[in-house]
Amino acid sequence: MNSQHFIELESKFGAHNYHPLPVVLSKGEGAFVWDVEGKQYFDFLSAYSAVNQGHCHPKIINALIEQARTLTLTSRAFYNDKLGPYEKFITEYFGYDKVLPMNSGAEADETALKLARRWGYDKKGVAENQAKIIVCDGNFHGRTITIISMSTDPDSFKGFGPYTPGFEFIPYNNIPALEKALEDENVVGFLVEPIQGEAGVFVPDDGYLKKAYDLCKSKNVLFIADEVQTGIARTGKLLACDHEGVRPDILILGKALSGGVMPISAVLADDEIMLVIKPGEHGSTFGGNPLAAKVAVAALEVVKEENLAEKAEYLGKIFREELKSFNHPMVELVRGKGLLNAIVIKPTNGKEAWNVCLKMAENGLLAKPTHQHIIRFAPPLVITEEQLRKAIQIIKKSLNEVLN
Ligand code: IF1
Repeated sequence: MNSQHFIELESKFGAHNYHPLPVVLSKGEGAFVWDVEGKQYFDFLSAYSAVNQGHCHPKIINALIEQARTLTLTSRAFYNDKLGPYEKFITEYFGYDKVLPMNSGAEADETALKLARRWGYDKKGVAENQAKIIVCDGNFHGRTITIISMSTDPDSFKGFGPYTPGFEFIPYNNIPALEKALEDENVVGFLVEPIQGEAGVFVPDDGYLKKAYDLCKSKNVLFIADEVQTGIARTGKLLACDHEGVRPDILILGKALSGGVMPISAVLADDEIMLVIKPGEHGSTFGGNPLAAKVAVAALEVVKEENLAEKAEYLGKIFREELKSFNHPMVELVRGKGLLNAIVIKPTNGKEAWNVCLKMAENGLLAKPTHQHIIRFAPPLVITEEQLRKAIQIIKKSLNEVLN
């Protein structure tokens, strides 16, 4: 069975909500994936940073298999012997009193929004149904109705109304705008990505997060960080907020919390916030299941054991330096932190980011354009320096070839 066969199956029987690169993958290991024809590629997307620990990491897969043979799901109607140890582990790991386990990133974001609203009513004294949450233009937090109600991207929200009220929009990376929005006493939270992923790996100015955090504190507003994509070593620190010494009041994690093995997300906060939600007021069938608990512990252990944050920091500098000094006419800008990077492509001779990605795929490296002219580069953090340098050669070669 060749690639075309599988592409046709998806086209015929699957909803058309994606437009993938025409590559059909069937195997992964570390920083590499293979297609059904057996061709090997560097994976420079890492499933949108879910596979930070590398494809099929043996320690994580062993945890998965062992637990899958023992107990997978009990629901939260009963206790299980893996959840408590996981909760102790992850709260100590990130330094919070409590965790609320969910599955997808979107669910964790929804959980954070509910927590902030309830905290606003119970602790801050906001009048019923008046709570507001400040969000940023260009954000990406997922696909639910409420989350798209906070989106400024028409592809995300258009045609899916009516929308959830209660959000105030401000420009990203703009402290005066935040200061002004915070004047409203009904504001309970400020939800922000430390680096905007979908917006094209948009890195805010140094000091932005710290100033935003301090402003929130001065107005008794919760600073809520969506680290679903930036968290868990991707940007060169355990959390992207660590770059500025900011400890979010509510921390949202997903993706790499499982090393890409299954959907695992989490919301972390201290008692003062987390305990406003009472039994029966929030949850999910799969959240906190023993299989996820075992997998998440293994995935987080790998991050520390293999010094993935330090590796991302070190390798990210090499990546950006190499592509900046390459001075290619199609590369308008190189930006990012750690191993979350992007290049802005200047369309040349009718060739765009999509053409560059097709050429890179041909040459053995997978990456995906975002917003037509931006290519995100986010390899698994287990990539070695030697492998990274090979990958950089493929990127350079592809940029040259696409113009010929
Ligand atoms: C898709 C982007 C990445 C996220 C942040 C929450 C979620 C995401 C900061 C929701 C999800 C994804 C989902 C994926 C594409 C993708 C993405 F290009 F859209 F922006 F990663 F860069 N917060 N990001 O980035 O998590 O519910 O998906 O588990 O195909 O939609 P989820």
